[in-house]
Amino acid sequence: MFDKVLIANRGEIAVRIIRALQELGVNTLIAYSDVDKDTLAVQLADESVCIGPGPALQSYLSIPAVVGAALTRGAQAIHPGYGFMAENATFARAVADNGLVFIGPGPNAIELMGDKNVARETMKRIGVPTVPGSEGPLTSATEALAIAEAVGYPVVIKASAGGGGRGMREVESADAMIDAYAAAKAEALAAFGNDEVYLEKFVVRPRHIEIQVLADSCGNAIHLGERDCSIQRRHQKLLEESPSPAVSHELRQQMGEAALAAVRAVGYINAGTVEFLLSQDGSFYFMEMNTRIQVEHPVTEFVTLTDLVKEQIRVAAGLPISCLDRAGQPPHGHAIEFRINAEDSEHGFLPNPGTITGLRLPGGPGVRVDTHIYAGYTVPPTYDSLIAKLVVWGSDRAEAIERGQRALKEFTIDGIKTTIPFHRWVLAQNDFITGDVCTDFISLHGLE
Ligand code: MV4
Repeated sequence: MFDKVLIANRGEIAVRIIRALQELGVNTLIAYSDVDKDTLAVQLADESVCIGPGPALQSYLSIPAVVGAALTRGAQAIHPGYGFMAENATFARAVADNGLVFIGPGPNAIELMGDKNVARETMKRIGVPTVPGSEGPLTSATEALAIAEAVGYPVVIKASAGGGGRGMREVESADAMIDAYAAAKAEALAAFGNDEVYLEKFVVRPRHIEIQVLADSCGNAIHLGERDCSIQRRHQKLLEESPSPAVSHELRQQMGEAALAAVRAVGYINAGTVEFLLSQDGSFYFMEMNTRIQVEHPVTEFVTLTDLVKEQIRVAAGLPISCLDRAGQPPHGHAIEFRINAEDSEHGFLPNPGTITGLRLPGGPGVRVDTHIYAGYTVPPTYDSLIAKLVVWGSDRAEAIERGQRALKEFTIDGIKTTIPFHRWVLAQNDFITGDVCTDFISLHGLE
């Protein structure tokens, strides 16, 4: 096991990683920006090192600042968390080139999955279902028209360098294709410096189902079931649950096998997530693979009785997965995560940074809160607005919902607007209670 690990992140995930390292008996070194000097992660870590000013490009996104801090302070490994440089192959390579361990997959797997068209073609080649569409990148609007005609409208044009919903354009009919093709390419070039695009049939009102995978360097690879992340707004997830009300034991096995085929195809090691669209007719299609620990990992931890962050650290240290016995087991009860953002959910989910003047955290049976906030903490405007994750567990979905309702009633954050009222509203909706959700839940309820 490592002696010291640098945490190249902030907020709740930095705290989560520190906790995992402390349980493993590893010394923690938190890298922080000027803006974050008074944060909980700095208080909880054994050591801290300032890596630059607030703007992320000069601190959390600076390869020399982060790698330099690990080297000068004698850390052997770097945990990137999520966001920032977690899926940056150049960073992963720089870490390795400096004799350090990147707690994540190898740079080649990151790169392969980072190009969404290459990832899709790789999955097609190994027999994982993908949405019908183009063979590789589109070369002209004429080609786009021909493929759309063959698969049927509506279709979607996606940027190869996009992902997570960035660089997507829906096309309803042939009339709109010429303009949409040009606009998609121009947008992709402006956003990613790469104008390569591909085309898929548009799956109407799907669910977002993702499979958690875990692989070690000893040849073991397992899946830990699914998360249903269908409740999103503008590609930002708001609430996630496991198991999905739409996934049977049989479908879970099929999607799990497809996810493991992806893992084997790219020689993936570490925790990862394979995203699928689940259509209303029950067919599923590969979308993307996320090569990081995800925000919503705690719901899987609850229903699989695992600690995914400790598993990540163990496998990065060359040790085997310690929860191999979880493979193929049905989920243990039901878990739901509510993302608490410093946003005004009554006014377009606009960011609402500021000072937290009062705080009452929920507790009791089946309640977990992952957060870095405390009474008196000032949420800066500089970074992502996620300030807490409320995760509840119940023996079944009905009990998880009841616990969620109870915990959201207990939870108060004074001084700033948060998404707590939004989640209370979700738990009162009949279609959520019956499990009848899709990626259009928010817009169908007029909240977009
Ligand atoms: C799609 C789709 C419908 N058909 N692809 C958005 C995020 C990225 N991972 C893929 N996304 C979508 N791809 C086809 N062929 C609909 C979406 C989509 C979506 C997917 C998951 C969760 C929320 C979403 C919201 C809007 C669109």
